[in-house]
Amino acid sequence: MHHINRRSFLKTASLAAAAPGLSMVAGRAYAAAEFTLRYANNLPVTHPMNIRAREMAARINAESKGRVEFQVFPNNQLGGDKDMFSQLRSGAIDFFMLSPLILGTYIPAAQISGIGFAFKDYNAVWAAIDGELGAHVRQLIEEKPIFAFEKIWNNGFRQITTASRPIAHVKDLQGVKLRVPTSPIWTSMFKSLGASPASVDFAETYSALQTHVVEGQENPLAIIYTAKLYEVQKYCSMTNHMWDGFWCLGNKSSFARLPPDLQAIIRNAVNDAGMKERQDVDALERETRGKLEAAGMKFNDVDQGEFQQQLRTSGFYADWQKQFGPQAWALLEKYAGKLG
Ligand code: X2X
Repeated sequence: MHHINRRSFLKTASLAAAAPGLSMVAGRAYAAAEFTLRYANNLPVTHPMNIRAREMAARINAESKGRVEFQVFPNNQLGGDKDMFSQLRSGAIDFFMLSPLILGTYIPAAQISGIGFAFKDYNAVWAAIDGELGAHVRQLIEEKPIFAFEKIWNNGFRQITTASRPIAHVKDLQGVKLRVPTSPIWTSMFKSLGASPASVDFAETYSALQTHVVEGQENPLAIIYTAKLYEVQKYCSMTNHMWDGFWCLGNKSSFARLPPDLQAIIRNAVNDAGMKERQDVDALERETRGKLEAAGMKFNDVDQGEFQQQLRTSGFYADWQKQFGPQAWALLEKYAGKLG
């Protein structure tokens, strides 16, 4: 967070003769922002996350009556996830959207919602993540210099795409070089399924696919579409192998510097935008398969049971049950049903 710096002070001061205490933006007078806040994410500007983020920023700026200037940096403008996450922790970025699974590189127990085939639909997801499972994870995050707003945003149910041949059965994944986000559970899951997972930040994913450094990747349809991954991938296998979201994380000490009224404005705007974005992504997932087919992608459905069975027999569930511990696992199964 940046308080009024020397340059903006001077700019304001030079306008003071015309309009004391005000600066001019596009011909309109605004009080100079007291707090400039930086919010960053890894998704394209056309993804619902960024459409809602722009709305959210405008709302915060308006409700704060110009005291806050809420800046949105989409599409890895400030670096890949690893860089942005370290900037969040240092306070160079105030807010950052991160998958609970990638957060697992820092807080291993935060990945629990990413267990394969845990949630059968969105009702189960929101019950868990707005309920005790999400509360458990947010509490773990709060032990660090960061925090998560109450309402997680939606990434979606993930599907596998490949360049040269479709994935119809588990055997088709054997040895396939598959890009996964950097996260212990992602690597573990795709090793258990027999693939050869490679951790690559989303910022480098399109080019890794384009140059055939990897054969495939997995992401929700809303991302395959808005990040134009269909340009460099041919097949899409509807595995729905896990649900993924984005915590809107904040830097605790920069948030604590804001007065309570501004904190409340931001909290409400972030949570409301997140709730709308959940629905947007759900709707986009339902209408995007046809668009991707029109763009030349070939789709196939799979028997999810076959993939889940492979996770059972490979010991994936048993291993992670041990790592998360009986209490957290019981919370997961409360919403997911018996796993493993
Ligand atoms: O990196 C990915 O694949 C993405 C965009 O889905 C996440 O941020 C987890």
